[in-house]
Amino acid sequence: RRSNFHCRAIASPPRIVPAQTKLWIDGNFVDAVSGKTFPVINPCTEEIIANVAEADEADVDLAVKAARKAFDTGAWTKMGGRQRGYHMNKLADLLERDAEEFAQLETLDNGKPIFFSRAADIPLSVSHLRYYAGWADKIQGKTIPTGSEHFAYTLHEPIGVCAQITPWNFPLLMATWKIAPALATGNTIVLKVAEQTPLTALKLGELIDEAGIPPGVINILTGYGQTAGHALSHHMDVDKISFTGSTEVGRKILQASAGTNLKSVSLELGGKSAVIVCPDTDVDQAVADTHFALFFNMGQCCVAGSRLFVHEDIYEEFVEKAVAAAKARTVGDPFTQVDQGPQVSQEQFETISGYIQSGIEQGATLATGGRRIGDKGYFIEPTVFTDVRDDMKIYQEEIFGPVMSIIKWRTEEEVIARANQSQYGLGAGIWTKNHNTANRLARALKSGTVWINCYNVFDDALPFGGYKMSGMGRDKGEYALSNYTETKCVITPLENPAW
Ligand code: TXE
Repeated sequence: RRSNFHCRAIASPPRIVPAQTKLWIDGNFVDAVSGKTFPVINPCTEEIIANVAEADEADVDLAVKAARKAFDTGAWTKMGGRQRGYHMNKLADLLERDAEEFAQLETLDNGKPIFFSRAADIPLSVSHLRYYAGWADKIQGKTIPTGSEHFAYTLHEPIGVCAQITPWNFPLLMATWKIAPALATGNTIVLKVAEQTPLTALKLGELIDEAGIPPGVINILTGYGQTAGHALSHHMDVDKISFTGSTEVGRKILQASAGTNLKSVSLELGGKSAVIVCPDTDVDQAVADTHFALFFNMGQCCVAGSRLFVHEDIYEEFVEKAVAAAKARTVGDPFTQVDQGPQVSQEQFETISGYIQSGIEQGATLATGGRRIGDKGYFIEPTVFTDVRDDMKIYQEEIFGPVMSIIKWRTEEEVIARANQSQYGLGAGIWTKNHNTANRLARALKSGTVWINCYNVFDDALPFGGYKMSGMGRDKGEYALSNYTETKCVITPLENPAW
């Protein structure tokens, strides 16, 4: 069947050619030890953009050694927080200087509309580096009164070599969410980026030297999860691992830590965020906001508002307007002015298509969309299911695509119970004009973030992470600093008679 959605000018020539395809280890761009490379695919055309060095165990080991050396010599740690902050700000300035190139590379690699790369991914990465540059000279412990004649204080020290594994939905932004707090606190880093979208991280490697960050402080690897990621998570000389990705792999990271050196672990995993629209809300506003909550970034957000609970009193009106909003989305070449580009990869495209099929088979009403657009590129029609029930796969599992599921609710007690009946607890949204309702729901929802009458508001200073199987630890804000520091307690007598 042909799609009714208009797909604009696919296969426009890429505007930018990636300059960097090698691994960044110890201050140099190098080939993989094995000499192997892997292809990076343009999700819009399905053509190869570049062949990129494929790191495996040997490269991981070199990168960890470089990070260990940089940590042990104190090249970064002993530089002092103010100086570290200076170099981080410099890195942010350079990223800002090259922002347009980074934005084009991100869109080419990931398929997100260029508007979002320019307005969100790149400037938010710049701002994140600056935010943590500000923290670098403010990492301080406490003096703690004791019950005896002792003086005691704490030091917040860097953990050491930090492994960081990132996903493909916001490639550069997720990398900076990891790098920035680790740098501010004086750690050294081995970053393994997602194999689907390695290009902007490699380009960041070009700026590290220019920013005056010493060799070995940041090492950047491209390669597959089962090889490079596996080696990194099992490495005995990695002190800490931070991961953003699927819950399935998050579990493997935790097991790897448990089976090796008990490296400290922080995880930001999947979600199935409940958004609750109350009957007293402004329906037009709620339709617009919940549309953004689900369809932003082609639905490839861990907080995508993928369980949309709408009160029965406004259900019919809401559904009609939500379907119209989905139908009005423009889909096509992300270098043109569209709302939606392709999904990131063939694999994701197939997974999402499978979920759409299961929704149909399990009896949800397909109100719009559901099909592929065109025959080149991983384009999926903006899709809305209504009459979704709690026992359906599309209700329970993370789809990570442009598929909205609308569910009817009646009483507050019931919707709270249903919203919390999930293995996940990452994001949640509430739309109501009533303060009391908003406050009651916000406290009742088991979720790391609750947005009230807004969604996808991310600020560098605000903590982000999940309850339950959505993860452990928090990215962003002051909270993330504790992921990257050890607390040392120092105790000494106030008066020592021997002296
Ligand atoms: O994720 P993976 P995938 C969810 C989303 C999506 C699903 C699968 O539901 O449909 O995960 O996506 C590395 N040891 N999220 O397969 O595999 C991998 O190389 C160590 C939610 O792409 O978790 C990449 O760098 N590392 C999410 C990173 O893990 C391993 C964002 C993420 O890939 C590894 C992305 C291993 N054994 C997907 N296997 C979010 N929370 O935002 C893979 N990796």
